[in-house]
Amino acid sequence: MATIQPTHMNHNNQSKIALINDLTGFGRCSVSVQMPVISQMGVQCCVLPTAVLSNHTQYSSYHMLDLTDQMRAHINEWRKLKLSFKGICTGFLGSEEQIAIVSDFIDEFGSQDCHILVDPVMGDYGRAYATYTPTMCKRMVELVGKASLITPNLTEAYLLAGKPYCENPSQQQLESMAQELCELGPKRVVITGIERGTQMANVCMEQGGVPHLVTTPFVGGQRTGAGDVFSAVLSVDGVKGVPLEESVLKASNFIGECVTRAVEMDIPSCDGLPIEEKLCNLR
Ligand code: PXL
Repeated sequence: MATIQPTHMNHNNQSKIALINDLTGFGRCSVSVQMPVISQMGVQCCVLPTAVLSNHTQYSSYHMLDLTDQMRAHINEWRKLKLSFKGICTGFLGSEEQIAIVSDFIDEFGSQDCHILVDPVMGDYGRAYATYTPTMCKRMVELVGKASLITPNLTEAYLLAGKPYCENPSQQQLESMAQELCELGPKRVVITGIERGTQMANVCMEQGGVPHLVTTPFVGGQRTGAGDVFSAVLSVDGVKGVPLEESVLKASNFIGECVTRAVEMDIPSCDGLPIEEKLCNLR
């Protein structure tokens, strides 16, 4: 068969999102949940994997193959194919080098009309992940400056702002935090998954606007991969130009539906969200 001549074809007639995250075989997080969400919502998903894991790191044992030294070669092939992306969505980055690769990728592929979502996966429950060094924190602060939208959880919001963690911030504190994060450069900020009694709150802020709290009923506990599902929905909606608060409400309600189903099915929280049961409702 004749060799395909990539330079003679246009591969950009359909909207594409470049998804930069790990591929975890079991535990429903990162690419394993984001790719089906992005596809279901009607956008082509192109994966740049950062690592391959047997299962995620919350289990007591896992196998991981780091792909840092493969990423630039992978990107080079995309360059040869002249791919362009309507969206870039980034997740867990395991080293300074991976942050640098993603930063260069955004500089090259993040055109004016490209929606760049940076999920600054850095920590949880008030603490930075063990792998997260202070220098990585600094590099992440620089990376979020290049984003159209960032989706930190409360822990990550405090890490980015360089402030000590507070478990129960007031609405006023949350709103000024969102404002501070906007000043780091991203056009929009959503501080995600804040438990407030019977409600789950997200603080939304757009540059030049005022912060808004978007709340949905809080069903069940926190689940692995919920943040990844959330960022995938917001990434597609960002590409489509859906208003931020509508998109946050959609993502939160979808996660709520999946959590309810997980409880019905008695699925351990570390096994993530049974998105397969509810994906057909997502658009
Ligand atoms: O969604 C969070 C996540 C993503 N990727 C890996 C993880 C986790 C959470 O533990 O271990 C490999």
